[in-house]
Amino acid sequence: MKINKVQFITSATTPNHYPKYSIPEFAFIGRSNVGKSSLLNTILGRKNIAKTGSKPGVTQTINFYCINDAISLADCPGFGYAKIAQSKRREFITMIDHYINIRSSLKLVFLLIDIRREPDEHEINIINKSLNKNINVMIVATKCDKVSKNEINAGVKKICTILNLHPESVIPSSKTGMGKNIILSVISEHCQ
Ligand SMILES: Nc1nc2c(ncn2[C@@H]2O[C@H](COP(=O)(O)OP(=O)(O)OP(=O)(O)O)[C@@H](O)[C@H]2O)c(=O)[nH]1
Ligand SMILES: [Mg+2]
Repeated sequence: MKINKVQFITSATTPNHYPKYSIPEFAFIGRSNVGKSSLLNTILGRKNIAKTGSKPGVTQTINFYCINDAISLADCPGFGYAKIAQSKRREFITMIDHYINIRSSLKLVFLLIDIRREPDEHEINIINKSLNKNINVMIVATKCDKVSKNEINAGVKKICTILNLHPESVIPSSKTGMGKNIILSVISEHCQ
């Protein structure tokens, strides 16, 4: 897929703020600091269209971007980071739950997991919520530039075992561009 046009559309905390369009949408969900906004920048080929930062809790709203006037991407707040206040963590989880539940144009969730971490109940909860709504989930294993090739393979295997998934459901990625083309082809396939 060639990206000719990229637009930031809007930020939303509640469903009445979601964009009114119904073009196919793809969401980027995962723990705080896992690299959702960085991955979006990599995919869109724009350095800073989505704000990133070294501290967790940078993205606090669902931010919508449009590619080629035809595809929508949603960058979500992160969940599960102990250093973020409990009330904020709850607010972000509610925001994401509502979004998955009511966004009828949502085609697929990219669930990001740091290659060095083990998925836990937070990730399982997102997978179950999505599958309940017949929304596909692909795992994106992030920050693969921080580990060796062997560690990438071991990390993918571990994620698959814990989540009971086929290895093809996991895309190794990093902000250097690894995984970008696979993610773009998954998006294209789901727009057919
Ligand atoms: N080495 C490396 N660092 C990364 C990668 N992706 C993200 N980071 C770094 O991880 C930190 C968090 O990245 P973000 O993209 O802001 O993470 P996020 O998931 O959007 O975080 P929240 O918005 O807080 O939920 C930043 O310092 C990024 O530079 C990667 O692939 N490799
Ligand atoms: Mg972010």
